[in-house]
Amino acid sequence: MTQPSAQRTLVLLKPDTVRRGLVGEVLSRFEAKGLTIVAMEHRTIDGATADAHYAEHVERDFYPPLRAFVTSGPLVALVLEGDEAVEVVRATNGATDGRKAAPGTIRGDLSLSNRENLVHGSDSPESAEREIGIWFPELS
Ligand code: 3AN
Repeated sequence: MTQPSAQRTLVLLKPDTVRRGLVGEVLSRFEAKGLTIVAMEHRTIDGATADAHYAEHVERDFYPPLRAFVTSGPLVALVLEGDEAVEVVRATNGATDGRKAAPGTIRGDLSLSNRENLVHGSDSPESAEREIGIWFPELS
């Protein structure tokens, strides 16, 4: 049963996760942690959706290649729910740069890149609400 304290967060298994055949591996880590999948969709996004999702980064130098990457093929978007889900997912993902992420985290174990770092997790409850509105408006 859903706990009253349960929190929701938006997670993306980015195109590198799908291309590398790691969807099952990554999903299993979230499931094993105890998080619940409340929505999940395999989808290829256009540039406008990428811009909406990464609104805070669109002016950054690293954004054009990031935009090309996230629109380069199918990804899996999901909403995970659980106690302190935002923080738990970010800890499970590991540091942004896969080369520096701690072993035991998804990025630390499976990524050697700052851009192709497999996963996205909302960085705050406010971001989660905004991002869930973009990806799964029916849940908002
Ligand atoms: P996180 O995904 O760990 O929250 P953010 O929000 O700082 O990281 O960055 C969003 C995404 O932008 C990252 N997941 C990564 O793909 C990309 N990114 C961030 N910083 C860089 C960078 N310096 N060079 C290339 N890509 C970057």
